[in-house]
Amino acid sequence: TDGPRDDTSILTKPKTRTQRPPMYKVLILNDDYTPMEFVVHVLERFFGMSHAQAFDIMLAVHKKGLAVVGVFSFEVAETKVAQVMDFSRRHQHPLQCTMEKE
Ligand code: TYC
Repeated sequence: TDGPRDDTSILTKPKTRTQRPPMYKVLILNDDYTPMEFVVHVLERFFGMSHAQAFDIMLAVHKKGLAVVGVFSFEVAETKVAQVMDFSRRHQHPLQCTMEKE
């Protein structure tokens, strides 16, 4: 009965914080040539946006020059950028998609 017991009442604060994986913002850039409907389609197809959501983001990019379209792990962000760049190139549109560490 009086043997050693784990003391569950003491909780020590870790000296260093738990590492969270860095996250990456994926951005779409405005240009003068890519059709608005194409950008809307890209946002629906690769970022799972509704048509209304995609239209709003496309207009924001058109007016402000760029917008964040999502935040992902490095690998997912890299894949999204490659998919958008490849799809745009195949359709001969100059649409640019980049990523940056959050
Ligand atoms: N500025 C383009 C036009 O007037 C539309 C556009 C919007 C292009 C967003 C790129 O990321 C973009 N046709």
